[in-house]
Amino acid sequence: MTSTNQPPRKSGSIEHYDVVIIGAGVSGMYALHHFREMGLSVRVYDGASDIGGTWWYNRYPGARVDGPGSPFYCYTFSEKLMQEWDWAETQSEQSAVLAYLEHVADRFDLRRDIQFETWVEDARYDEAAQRWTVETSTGVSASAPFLICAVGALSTTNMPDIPGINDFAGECYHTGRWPHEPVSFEGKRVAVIGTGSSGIQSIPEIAREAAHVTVLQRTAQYSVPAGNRPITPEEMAEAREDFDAICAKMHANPGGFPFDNHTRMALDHTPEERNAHYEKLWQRGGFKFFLDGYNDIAVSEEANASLADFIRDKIREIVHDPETAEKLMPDYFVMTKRPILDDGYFETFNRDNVTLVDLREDPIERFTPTSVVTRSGEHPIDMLVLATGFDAISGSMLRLNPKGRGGMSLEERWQDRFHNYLGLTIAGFPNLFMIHGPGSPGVFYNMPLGAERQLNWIGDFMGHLEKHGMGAVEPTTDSEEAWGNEVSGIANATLFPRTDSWWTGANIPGKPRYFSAYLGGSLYYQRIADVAAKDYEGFAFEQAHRADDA
Ligand code: NA7
Repeated sequence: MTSTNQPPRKSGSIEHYDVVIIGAGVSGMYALHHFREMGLSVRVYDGASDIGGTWWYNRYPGARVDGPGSPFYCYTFSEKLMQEWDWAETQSEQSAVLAYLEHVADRFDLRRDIQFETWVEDARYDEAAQRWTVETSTGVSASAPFLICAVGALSTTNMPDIPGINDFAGECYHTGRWPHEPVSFEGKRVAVIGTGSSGIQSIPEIAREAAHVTVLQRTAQYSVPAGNRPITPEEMAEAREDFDAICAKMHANPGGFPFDNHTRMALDHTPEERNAHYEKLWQRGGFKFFLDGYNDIAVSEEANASLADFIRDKIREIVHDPETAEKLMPDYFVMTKRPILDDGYFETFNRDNVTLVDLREDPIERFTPTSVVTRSGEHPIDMLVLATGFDAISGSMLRLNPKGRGGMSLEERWQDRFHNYLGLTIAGFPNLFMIHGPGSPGVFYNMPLGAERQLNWIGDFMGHLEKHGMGAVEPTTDSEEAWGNEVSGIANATLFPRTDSWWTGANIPGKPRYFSAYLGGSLYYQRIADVAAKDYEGFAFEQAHRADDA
């Protein structure tokens, strides 16, 4: 392998590295740092003009961390970094997360190895050279034995295909591609399609400023108060006090946060006890509403109904107009779509400048240059906000569509299912590694920590390959099949696969429909460690054809 801090070697117009990384978001940034620390030469490409990935793009009004949140939605690879960064709020705003990532990029001098505003348009494996070659939108080509796809689980936007939408002449923004210039809603009639996290975070903000907001809802959602509040200096001090103990607790927790595990089951409690518990959690708010609830919510229909009823009652209490409240009643198993945190979402429907359209009864028929037309009539609008989400988890890998052995495209390989082993590797695509891809815990785990843990494992694997003179590695199709069965087995023991969601691919027409994330939480990291301990069981190895300085 070549050594770091050297100018890239070129042959023809191709630059040569040890590792090419696609994506400069949370995962790609750590990948760069980690492989550089290993002494490898690394190049990162990203289509955006700066670091941050999802946090660079999703700057819509109200965008915040809506998971368990700060101060533990962060990297853990550097104790100093954890010690020196102050988080202001429990649910950090997008700008605060981006400021943190910018600090990381500065502190570890990441940008010097990242080429921005550069899309990787083609990635192809050369079997003879045992290297990947990438072609980019700027004309630069690069080759490396290892390709790391840190392309994001939530980055390929889902643009709805609705008749006339391209004829709409007003302003139109997707929440996942929000402009960097300020967007004014003042005096405007705004329609928002989508009531997932992005819609539910942005609608109250838009309604405060706009003349009128029409919310176009396909699925009514469970959402609970975000309970955002300042982080006290004492809490920050506590989080820093014993770095090793905090990290150990994060590693042991199923979701990667330093929280205590509990064994409460809803069905062991009376309805009164359950409601008292839910009420306490509701008053506190935050993602812990779900984590500190009961462990059988996601597996027992009866337990699930107890929580669903509690939230539905809350919606009826908050929303004054009973007809609107009924349209807002969710009817799926709670928690089987991404749980949502809000700041005054249901209250927003008490404003007289907000109208709710239930698309199940009153579907969109078309757009005109100045309006959206639903079955019941025309809604004149000046602006359209598409909070319609993403082709999640597998979408960005398919958009990249790498070509593996024999020129086979990932699109062909993944026609019926997102075949993979350990959520990291794909048969026929040697030396390619996915971060947060299908088959991994991905969005079900603290994502910065998950990226670190996957990338540390990959780094060790690369060291193993070099030590043993191996030039290429890929999983066997048998190990892919066994892994797929394991992932599905865990999911099928829960209620998750029974609901249409972006977790099951149901939001994208034509996408294979099954629950593709590994739901075993931190058990996953034990599984991949066990595979490593057994000399990378399940992989097929190929001797290096020749020295790496090809
Ligand atoms: P989501 O959670 O996928 O939400 C998208 C929303 O858009 C959801 O309500 C969809 O309804 C709706 N949608 C999508 N396509 C259409 C069409 N064609 N017509 C009407 N409504 C549509 O994306 P978010 O950006 O909110 O959140 C993604 C993640 O980002 C989130 O979980 C956080 O982790 C951060 P549906 O429910 O599919 O019926």
